[in-house]
Parts: sequence; C-alpha cells; structure tokens
Amino acid sequence: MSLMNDLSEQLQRGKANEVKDLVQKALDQGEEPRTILEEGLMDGMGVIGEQFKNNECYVPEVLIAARAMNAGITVLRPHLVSSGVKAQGTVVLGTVKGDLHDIGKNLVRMMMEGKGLEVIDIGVDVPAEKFISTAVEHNADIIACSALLTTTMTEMKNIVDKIVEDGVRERFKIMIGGAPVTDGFCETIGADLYAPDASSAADVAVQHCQAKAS
Ligand code: B1M
Repeated sequence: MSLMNDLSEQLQRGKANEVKDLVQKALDQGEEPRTILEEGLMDGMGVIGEQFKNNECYVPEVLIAARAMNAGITVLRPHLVSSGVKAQGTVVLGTVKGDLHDIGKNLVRMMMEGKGLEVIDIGVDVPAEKFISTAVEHNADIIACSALLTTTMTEMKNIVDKIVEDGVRERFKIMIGGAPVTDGFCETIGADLYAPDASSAADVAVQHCQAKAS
C-alpha cells in the first residue's frame, strides 16, 4: 500500500498518532506538503464524508476522523505555509451561523497567517452581527466567511445584507468559501471575493490587501 493510501486509511480509522507519524514519514521522504494534504488527509476525509452521507458511519466516527485530520495538519502546518514576503492586512474569519464545521476554516487561517496577514478567528456558528462588529472594532480589510452546509450558505447573503443595512458596505470586502459555495453564488449574493480552497483564499486576500495599500 502506498504511503498516501495508508495515511488516508489511518485517518478514516481516526488513528491520530498514526496519522501524525505517517505525515512526518511522508515529509521525511520528500513528499510535497500539498500532496500529503490532498491525497492523504483530504482523501481520507472525503471517504468518511461519503460513508456519513450513506449512513455507513455516524457523528462520533466523523469527529474522531476530524481529530486525526487536525493532528496531521498540526505536523504539516510549518511546511504548508509559505515564507515569502509578508503582506499587510487584517482578516476577520469565521464559520457562519448554524454551521459548526471548522477544519476548512482553520486551513484558511493557517494559509493566510503564512502569508503574513493578521487573522482574527471568531470561530464557528457566528452571527452576521459578530462578523461586522469585529471587523469594525479591528478596522479589518476583509470579512471572510466559511460554510459547509447548503442550509447555512444562505447565511452569507444575510451578512451581505446586514453590512449594507449598517452603512459600512464600502469599508470591507466580503470573501466567501466552503464546499457548497461557488463563484456564481458569490456574484448572486453580492459578495466580493470567492476562493475554492485555502491556498487560493490566502492569495486572493493578499492581492486585495496589496491593491488597497498601493
Ligand atoms: Co458534516 N456535513 N455535518 N460534520 N461533514 C458535510 C459537510 C456533508 C457534505 C457530509 C455528507 O453528507 N456527505 C454534509 C453536508 C450536506 C449538505 O449540506 N449538502 C454534512 C452534514 C449533513 C452534517 C450534519 C447536518 C449532520 C447531522 O448532524 N445530521 C451536521 C451539521 C452540524 C452543523 O454544522 N450545524 C454535521 C456535523 C459534522 C461534524 C461535527 C461531525 C464534523 C465537523 C467537525 C469539524 O469541522 N470540527 C463533520 C464533518 C467532518 C464533515 C465532512 C465529513 C468533512 C468536512 C471537512 O472538514 N472537510 C463533510 C463531508 C465532506 O466534506 N466530504 C461533512 C475537509 C476540509 C479541509 O474541507 O471544509 O471543504 P472543507 O474546506 C476546504 C474548502 O471548502 C475551502 O478550503 C478548504 C480546503 O482548502 N474553504 C474555504 C473552506 N472554507 C473556506 C473559506 C474561504 C475560502 C475557501 O474563504 C473565506
């Protein structure tokens, strides 16, 4: 069995220590961090997601797999973040109201911090008011919202509407992302920036902050 398959399987079994060791082993063998993330960790989580959908596994198994994923990400973290020129900018990041998924959001934070952005992570199940009050308080450049459920992505529209209602629409760019979110949805709800994955979320945020500064 290849190392990436092994990693995926150990993640599916929720074996956090084994996952950590295999991530380290893959790094020692010169495997690209992005390959380890996508072909090992995310592959395993994808299998769990399918089983979950088909009622072949339940919330406890998913949580244990999520814990193993986080353990693997901890080892990968210093290798995933780039050490390029530091960008200036502040991002308020959270998972929208009604949604408790945070693994993708945490990856987005990691990538953004790796690019030198200041990230204020306000957690999960965050109401529109909290995104906006935190952005005002910290004079942020970007409000970044993650959603994993088709039922909670509509909350992103509430955030856009609330920011208009509060009269601060021009102060912040609104970035959205998460598995069910698309560029088209971004346009439909009147948000500004969309990114399909954590790495491009960091790139898009940096581009915006650099353009604003120049
Ligand atoms: Co949930 N869950 N879950 N879950 N869960 C999904 C999302 C689901 C697709 C599973 C399935 O049915 N196949 C399904 C959603 C279906 C739908 O809406 N169409 C689902 C469901 C239904 C539910 C519950 C309703 C189940 C229930 O209770 N009956 C429930 C909801 C709870 C709630 O939120 N209110 C629930 C609960 C849970 C757990 C708590 C058990 C656990 C979350 C643990 C945690 O996050 N701490 C969990 C998990 C782990 C999943 C799956 C298996 C994995 C999600 C994940 O972490 N993926 C997921 C199935 C799947 O995705 N295959 C599933 C890995 C992560 C790296 O990817 O988050 O997509 P992702 O992030 C990506 C991109 O999307 C992007 O970057 C990341 C990678 O680079 N991205 C951004 C994310 N945010 C971004 C923001 C950006 C830009 C990019 O800019 C701001």
